[in-house]
Amino acid sequence: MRIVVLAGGVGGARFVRGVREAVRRAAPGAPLAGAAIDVIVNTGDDWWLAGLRITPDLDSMLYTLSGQNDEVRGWGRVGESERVSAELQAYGVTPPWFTLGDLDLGTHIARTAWLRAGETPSEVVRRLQQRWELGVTLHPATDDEVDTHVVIAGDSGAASPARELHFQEWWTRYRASLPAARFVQHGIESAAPSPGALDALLDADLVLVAPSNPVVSIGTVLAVPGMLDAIAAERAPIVGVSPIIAGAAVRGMADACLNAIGVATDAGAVARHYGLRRDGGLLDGWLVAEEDAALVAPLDDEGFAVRAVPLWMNDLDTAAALAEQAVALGLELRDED
Ligand code: GDP
Ligand code: FO1
Ligand code: CA
Repeated sequence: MRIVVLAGGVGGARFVRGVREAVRRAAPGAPLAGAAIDVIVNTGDDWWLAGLRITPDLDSMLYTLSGQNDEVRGWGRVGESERVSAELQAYGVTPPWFTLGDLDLGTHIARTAWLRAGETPSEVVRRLQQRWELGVTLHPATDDEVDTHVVIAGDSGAASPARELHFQEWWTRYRASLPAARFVQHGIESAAPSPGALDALLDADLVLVAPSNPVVSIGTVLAVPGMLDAIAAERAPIVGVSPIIAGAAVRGMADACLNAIGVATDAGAVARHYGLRRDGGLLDGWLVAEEDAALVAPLDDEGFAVRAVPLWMNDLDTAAALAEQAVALGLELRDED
C-alpha cells in the first residue's frame, strides 16, 4: 500500500510522524503493514536569506522525522546555538526577526551548495533525507521557485499604499498581524509539480491531507498547476484532517490566513473550502474533532464522509491514533467503491 500525504511544516510533520508510527504498529498482514509513505511538502514558505535557500516546511519534516527538531519552538533544531546568526545580524545581512541556528545553517549551506552545483530542489531533498532513516520519502511540491508573498491592503488615502511582503516577513516579523488582502506566488502559472510528487500520486492507494494550514500550506501545494488534476484523477480515496478544533487554529495563526481568503475558522468551512472531489474539489472524507461532532450530520448531507475523532496530536500515541482513523476512513471509502 502506498500512502501519499499533502503537508506543511509543524502540523504536517506531527501528523506524518503519526502515520509512520501507525504503519510501524500495524499487525502483520493488516492493510497498513509495510505501507510506503510519500509526503508532498509545501514550498511556498521558502526564501533566500544571506545568499542561502531556506525551506522551512521541508526542514520541519526532516528534523521532526529524524528526531532533531526543537519541539518547544516548533521549528529548527534541538540543542541549537546561534553564534553565526548573531554575526549575520550584526552585519545587517539577516534581520533581527529571523534567526538561523548554527546547526540549521549547515543544512542551508549544504542545500545551497547543491543547488549552485545545478541540482534540482527534488534532488537536494533526496540527498538531505538520505542522511537519516526517515521511514518516509519527502518531495517538494514543486521544483520551481514560487515563494508566497502577502499583499497588505492600503487605506483609501495615500498615507499607506498597498504593499507586498514575503510570507516570512509577514509571518515571523509581524506575526500575521498586518491584515492580508491576498496571497500571491509570482510565476506560479508556469510552475509544475515535482516529478517525485507526480509519481507518488500516480501510484497512491490513499491520499491524506494533513491538518496543516489550509491556505499557505495545503493551498500552496494545490496551487501548483497540475497538482489538483493529478490528485483528482486518483482512484485512491482522499481523506483530510481538520487543522481547526472547536473554531480555533490550534498552535498557530492559520486563522489570519483563513480570514484573508474569507473562510471562517471552522472545520466545516475548511471542508467546504477544499470542496468535494466529485464536484471538482479535493476531499472524499474529512475528520473533525469530537468537539465539532455537531458538524458531522450537515457535512455528511453535503456528501462528505465525516467522522468525529480525537484530533489533538499531543504525543506519538495520539498522532498515531489520528493517523489510524484517517487510514480507516480511507479504507472504508475504498471498499465502498
Ligand atoms: P506550519 O507550516 O509550520 O505552519 O505547519 P502546518 O501548516 O503543517 O500546520 C499548522 C497547523 O497545524 C496549525 O495552524 C494548526 O491548525 C494545525 N495543528 C497543530 N497542531 C495540531 C493538532 O494537534 N491537531 C490538529 N488537528 N491540528 C493541529
Ligand atoms: N520562525 C520564527 O518565528 N522566527 C524565526 O527566527 C524563525 C527562523 C527560522 C529559521 C529556519 C526555519 O526553517 C524556520 C524558521 N522559523 C522561524 C519558522 C518558520 O519560518 C515559520 O514558522 C514557517 O515558515 C511557517 O510555517
Ligand atoms: Ca509553513
